[in-house]
Amino acid sequence: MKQTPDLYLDPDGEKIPLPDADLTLWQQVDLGIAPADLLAALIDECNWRQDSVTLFGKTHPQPRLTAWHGDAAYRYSGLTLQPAAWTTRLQQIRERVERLTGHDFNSVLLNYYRDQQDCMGMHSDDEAELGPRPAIASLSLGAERDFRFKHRARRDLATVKLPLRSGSLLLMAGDTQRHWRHGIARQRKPCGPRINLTFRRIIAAPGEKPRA
Ligand SMILES: O=C(O)CCC(=O)C(=O)O
Ligand SMILES: [Mn+2]
Repeated sequence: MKQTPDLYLDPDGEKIPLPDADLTLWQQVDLGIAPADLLAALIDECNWRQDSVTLFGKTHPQPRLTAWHGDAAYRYSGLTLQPAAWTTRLQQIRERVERLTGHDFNSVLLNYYRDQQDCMGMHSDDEAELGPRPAIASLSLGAERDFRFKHRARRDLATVKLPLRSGSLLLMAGDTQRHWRHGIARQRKPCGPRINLTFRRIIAAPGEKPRA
């Protein structure tokens, strides 16, 4: 007998042991669609933009494309991202991510890394509007890339690389953003497209903070 599709393939996820952090990784989430098909649909359907950001007085195009959907505007690096509405597809993914993580989210930032040249500078998601101990759920689709963590204060801790495979979900909670920066480096090894969706909860007045 066919079983009811279950997103709890790995109900508890895997705790990633990093000091001063609270990280849970689900290697493979049941999204109700193959990750490769979801990647292709999102590449096609989203209204991708390449914003420019000003960092240390210089303006650069961001080295990736982005889209912002949800119920609240989001400000960072001098940009105000006005949200597009939830699409049916994004709403369905949000519900699955909420059920799995036990957290509620009211917005999602999508990052589209077209190839190995696209990247995201090291940063913490610690903008005021996310609150002091934000839970951020990060869903990866497409090419596997290393997610890098660097402790903000402890120089004795080396950079940690966590490969994020297609269809995986990483929950960053607790004090993770307070103590760690994270990012995706440009890499030499050629790779195909990757989309990462970070589900967030905007709760407070907007703050502002630079991000490469
Ligand atoms: O692409 C990723 O895995 C990270 C995205 C991220 O850190 C962010 O959107 O703040
Ligand atoms: Mn981030």
